[in-house]
Amino acid sequence: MHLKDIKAPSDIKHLKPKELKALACEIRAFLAESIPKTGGHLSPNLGIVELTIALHYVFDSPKDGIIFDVGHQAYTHKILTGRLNQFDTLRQTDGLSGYINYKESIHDIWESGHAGSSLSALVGYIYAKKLKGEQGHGVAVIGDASITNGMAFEALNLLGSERDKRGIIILNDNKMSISKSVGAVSRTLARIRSMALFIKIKRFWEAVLPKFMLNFLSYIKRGVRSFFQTNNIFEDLGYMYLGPIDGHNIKSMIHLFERVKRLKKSVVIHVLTKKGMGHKDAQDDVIGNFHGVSKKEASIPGISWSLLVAKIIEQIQEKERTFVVMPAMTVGAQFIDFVKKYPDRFVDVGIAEEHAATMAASLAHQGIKVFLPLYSTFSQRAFDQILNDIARPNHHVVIGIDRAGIVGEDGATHQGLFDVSMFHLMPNMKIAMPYDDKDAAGIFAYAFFGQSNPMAIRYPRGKTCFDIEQDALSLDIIKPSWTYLDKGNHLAFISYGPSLDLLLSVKKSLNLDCDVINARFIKPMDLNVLNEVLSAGKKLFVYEEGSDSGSLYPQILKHMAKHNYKNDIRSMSITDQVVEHGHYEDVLKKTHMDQQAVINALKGWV
Ligand SMILES: Cc1ncc(C[n+]2csc(CCOP(=O)(O)OP(=O)(O)O)c2C)c(N)n1
Repeated sequence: MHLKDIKAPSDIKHLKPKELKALACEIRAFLAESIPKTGGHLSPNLGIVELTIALHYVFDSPKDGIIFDVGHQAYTHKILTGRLNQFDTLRQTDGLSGYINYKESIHDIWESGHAGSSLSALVGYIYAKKLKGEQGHGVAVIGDASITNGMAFEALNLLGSERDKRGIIILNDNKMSISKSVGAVSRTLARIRSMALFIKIKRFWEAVLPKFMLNFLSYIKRGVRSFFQTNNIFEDLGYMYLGPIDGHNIKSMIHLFERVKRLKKSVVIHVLTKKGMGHKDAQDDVIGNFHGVSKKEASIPGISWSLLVAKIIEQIQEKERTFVVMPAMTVGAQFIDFVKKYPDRFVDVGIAEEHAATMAASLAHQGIKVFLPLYSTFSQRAFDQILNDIARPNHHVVIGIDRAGIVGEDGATHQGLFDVSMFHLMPNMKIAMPYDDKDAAGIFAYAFFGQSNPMAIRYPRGKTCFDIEQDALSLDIIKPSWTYLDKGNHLAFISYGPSLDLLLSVKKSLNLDCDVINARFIKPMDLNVLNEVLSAGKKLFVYEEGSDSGSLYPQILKHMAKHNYKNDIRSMSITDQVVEHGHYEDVLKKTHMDQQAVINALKGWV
């Protein structure tokens, strides 16, 4: 059978074990060749090929629902559900999403992009099946790092106590998050994995004993098992625990899944896989460099904003000891060097943004200077903790908001469009976004040494023109102030971050007589500069790459209303819409935020 002939999971159901094995080889070779061309999640997908085949072989999707946690590892699922011929468009504008996507397939039954939600989705799914009186199994595939998430445990807590509902949880244990999995749950899984002898004995009995004996033994299994090993966390929570099982052996997975279909009790099947399987470099990668790979493009000079911020935090750390609380993004946030240099000044708390925020608040309450780096999209998880534990009591936590703005290829679940709205409503919270590296160093210096409020500093996904070999960073404090990048008479462009380059370019192309104002402090605003512009009677054009709820534009409007300024004002933002994946420039265009859209908006007005 050729890959291209697979239009639906039913197409693989007649295959023999040997053919399924060959299919896995073919899929793996295809993924290894295809993903580097488009960019995408390489290692997680190479690791889960056989597991996905076995699931689709045994379960009957979409009658049986297969839910993938995060959804970054679902490429084989996409292939088996007829999307192979779209892989050259993966993560490209209007192309295949890098995650599960409702619009793409009836087999995509849970969209997330954020880790830890699959088990709640599973519980909702099986409740709904029951309410609707529908037949079908519910299966959730969750990684060993994602299952440590608080949300996952909230769902485990409920499902484990449900006597009349049955969920099938596949724990895809590859010992890795993006880098190494961390924490006590991870250690527990390692201990379970190490019970190899017990598992071999168990497998032997499973192979030789008739079913009624196995059923009988399952009653006394707990006692038998405790003779061999200490408690199993899942069994203690009320689940039947099966495994660990080799996640690259399709035949034994099929055998086990078939049996699980007949069980009445919720079950956790512990499947051991190798992240990056079949790809030498990805397999040996313990850092996480192959978790996601970028497509090869002409190299843009400079360094990523994440690396710039990591370097600034290093310098801040050298000046005065700080502590970094990192929720699972050490690689993406470019903190590998920092950890090597200051291992006792850093903790990776795993995929646990809520915990990270409250822990940071508590550290700050004890007088420790804390840096809490969060991707904009994942900071949403910790809304309550940031509001109630950090902002309300006014704790001095500096929050780095990475990937702020349009993120491009990761798409709708990862856009950084809501953090300004979210932070703006929080009492005591300050918000800033640097235009360049000098702004960044000065604003961070202010956040750590020039004030003691909670402060969110945003920075985008792209690169900044900073030469890490040549340029030096100066920690001279920048107080909350705006600056003029360019001056004029009739109009003021106001924005923050790298969007200012777009406005500078519009000014140049239209030869406008206008100010370009770097509103690097979003909250509080620089009222000196704002009043200066307003009292000069200038028109104002506010451009924000994000939602305008509670952002700079409504703040300016409020200020104008309060002080009776009647200036003509317009704005552009990405408000009240879902922004899909695509190349950054294409997404700007689609959201009517590109240079041409600004020019059109100004026509007849200036
Ligand atoms: C709430 C949240 N925080 C962080 C991330 C970023 N992230 C994506 S995948 C991943 C690691 C997932 O590891 P695991 O669950 O073990 O699955 P694997 O990739 O190893 O298959 C992380 C941290 C995310 N998607 N959601």
